[in-house]
Amino acid sequence: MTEIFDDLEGMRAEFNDALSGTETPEALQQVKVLFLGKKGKLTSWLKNLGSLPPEERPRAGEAVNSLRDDFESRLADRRVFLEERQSSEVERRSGLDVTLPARGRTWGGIHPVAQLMHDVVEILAGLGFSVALGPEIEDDFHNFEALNIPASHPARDMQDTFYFPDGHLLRTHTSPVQVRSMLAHGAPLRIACPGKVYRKDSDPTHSPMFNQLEGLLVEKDISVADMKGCLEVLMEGIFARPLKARYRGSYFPFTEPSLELDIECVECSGKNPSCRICKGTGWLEVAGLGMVHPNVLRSGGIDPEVFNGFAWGIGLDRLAMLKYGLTDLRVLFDGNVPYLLSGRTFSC
Ligand code: 2U9
Repeated sequence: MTEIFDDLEGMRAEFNDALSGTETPEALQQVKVLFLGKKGKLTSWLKNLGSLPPEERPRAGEAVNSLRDDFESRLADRRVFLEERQSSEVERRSGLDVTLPARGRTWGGIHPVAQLMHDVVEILAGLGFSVALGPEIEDDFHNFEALNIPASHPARDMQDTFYFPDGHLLRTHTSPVQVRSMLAHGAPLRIACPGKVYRKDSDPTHSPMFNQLEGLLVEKDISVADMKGCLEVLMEGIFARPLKARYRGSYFPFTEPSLELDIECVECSGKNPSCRICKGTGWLEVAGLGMVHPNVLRSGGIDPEVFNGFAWGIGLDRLAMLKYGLTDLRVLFDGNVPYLLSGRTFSC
């Protein structure tokens, strides 16, 4: 009987040697076949059990079975060890560093125009303005008539305005919101009107839908100086630094006098003759503005003999491009998220 156990111990030593020499899953498979395969060493040994005297068979069988269990579990452990070693070797060779921190979640962000709209409203709130909103589908009176835009005015041209068959239209500016506010609340009034407007225009620098921020202040004894001060505080707030301003005479049917506001180029401050932003002029056109026309105040139910005021209009999309250094207007509208989020931090 002791011979049997000596034989089994000999086989264990042999198995240990063979197992520790394996370096690949394939070599491990060969060891498995050598000892546990159909014609393997331990399997043949099991078959020989029958030739032992009957009283020795149970103990010998037990010993063989326990050795087989031991072989199997040692083979499984070695397989795990070899596989792990192999995959870390692959990672090392491929330059994959599994200890690097995970890439993390991709967060959405606030659209540049929405961010700017928010910032502008915040700055204007500091000057006593509240936000007023209105419908995007308007009628002729609020979009044109009340704004001193006569029936013959080119702004009413079918080429500029989207009309519905019933005579309604998509507002071409947010000015009808100011008309509605004057009629609803009267003077004094300080309102900021952000929103989408529509014009039949589509090329690399014009979108048929764009965002405006208009403002209206109606009080007593308001001067052009008040208007300039307000717009300059607004621009300084938007670009977070004082900027030189210049005004050019202009014409709008709803204001008299009418002006256009240029600010110093935010890219080159007029120092680069080949600046791609200001085209070497040193100035950027950012707003139209003027003292509200008496006819417009009257249409809004306000007596122009008592009250006067100023109004302005800003194209927010172009301003967002200037602020965030974007070069193509269309990225603001086509949902290119990586481009929209590039290099900006958001706050709200
Ligand atoms: C009322 C009275 C006056 C709004 C004004 C402008 C000048 C103007 C343009 C800027 C760039 C439109 O987006 S843009 O193309 N706007 O130049 N808008 S004054 O004047 C008003 C509005 C409402 C009752």
